[in-house]
Amino acid sequence: MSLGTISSYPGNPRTAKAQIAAAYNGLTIEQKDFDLHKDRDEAFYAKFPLGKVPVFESAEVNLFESSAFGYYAALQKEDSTLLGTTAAEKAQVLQFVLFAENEISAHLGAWIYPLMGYYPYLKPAHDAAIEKAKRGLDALNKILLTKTYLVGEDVTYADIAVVTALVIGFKTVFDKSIRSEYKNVTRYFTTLVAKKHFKEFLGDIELCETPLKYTPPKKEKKETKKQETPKKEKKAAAPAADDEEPAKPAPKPKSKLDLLPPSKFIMDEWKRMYSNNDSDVAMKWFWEHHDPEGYSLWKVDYKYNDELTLVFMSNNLIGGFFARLEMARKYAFGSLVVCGENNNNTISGYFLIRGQEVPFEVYDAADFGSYNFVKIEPSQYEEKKEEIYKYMAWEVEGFADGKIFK
Ligand SMILES: N[C@@H](CCC(=O)N[C@@H](CS)C(=O)NCC(=O)O)C(=O)O
Repeated sequence: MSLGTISSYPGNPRTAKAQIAAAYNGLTIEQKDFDLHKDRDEAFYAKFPLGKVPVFESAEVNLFESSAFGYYAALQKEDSTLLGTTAAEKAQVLQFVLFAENEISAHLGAWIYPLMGYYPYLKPAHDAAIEKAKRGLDALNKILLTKTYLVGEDVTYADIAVVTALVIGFKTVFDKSIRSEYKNVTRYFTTLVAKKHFKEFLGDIELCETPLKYTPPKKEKKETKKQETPKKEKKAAAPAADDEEPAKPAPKPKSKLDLLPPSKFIMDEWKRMYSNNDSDVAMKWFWEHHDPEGYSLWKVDYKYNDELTLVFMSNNLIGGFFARLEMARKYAFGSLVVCGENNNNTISGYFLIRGQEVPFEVYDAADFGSYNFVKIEPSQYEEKKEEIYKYMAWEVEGFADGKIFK
């Protein structure tokens, strides 16, 4: 019998949590492929305001948080021991579900996603994530010294939660040396993933041979050198390059924008031009090289100006937005400024974006919804040129502070 439907991108181990639990209880769950880039429409947000996947839907209930619908699946059979039999065991199961989320998944994500290019790489934060993940692994290794399963003498939902949380680690960064550091965890993991229901939903797991490593993009290194003497304060803050020894390049997320016809306007060149020249020289270059087919210009206005208070806080808000636009760095350039004074200010500016639409790399940023992006059509360029210049040069009336996305 089918319990309901889970929507997610294929191969998400969080989805497997409920599927494995359901299988142990003799049930199935449908799986619907969900594309985070395309399928998060209004109807989806109406049901799942967090906007993350996987999500579960059934006639009885809609649930987000994979541990919750895994739990729902585990609850479906009266005599099932998946959730423990005594109060003590049930509490231990909950303990390991929370441990899997907070001590394993969260830290493995902060360790691995920057290596995959999904999050920005910041060395101190990355080192801290590895340390925190290892603290969890160390505890687990000790717990598993004398145990085959985490709670009682058979598989429980605790094992399902912990094993599915470990999958990404064993696939991408737990190489031989880490596996030998955490022998009990490795034995436990390989034993569990070989079991029928785990294998059915997790597939054959190939243990990591060569761990993902961070390699600073070459261009970034060069740019950092060139920008050692920025012209103005506003033009500082290129993404930090790291001196770690380069290894295998981290896989980069693919973007539809890479498939657009080539443009004569080279974004990197423009960014260097902007950083190293006065505004009149830079803007002259901009209009000479601008390619309205390959790029679009957008007026950007913060939607909630009446809620802004101190100027520095408004400027921090811009900084927060830009930090979440990391994926768009290759495809966009923008100037957002705060105009006005404390308790009476606005945020506005201009963005130049690859292609003719606001792409996923921009609209996926958490704060995107707080800004209006209005496209400037080529027929409006003449009329808007002066205003665009002022935003780029930070000569807008009432200018108080600003940030450049580059
Ligand atoms: N704790 C949540 C985490 C869900 C989660 O982080 N999902 C990611 C994909 S694995 C997502 O949807 N990210 C899109 C976003 O952050 O907007 C769960 O287990 O369901």
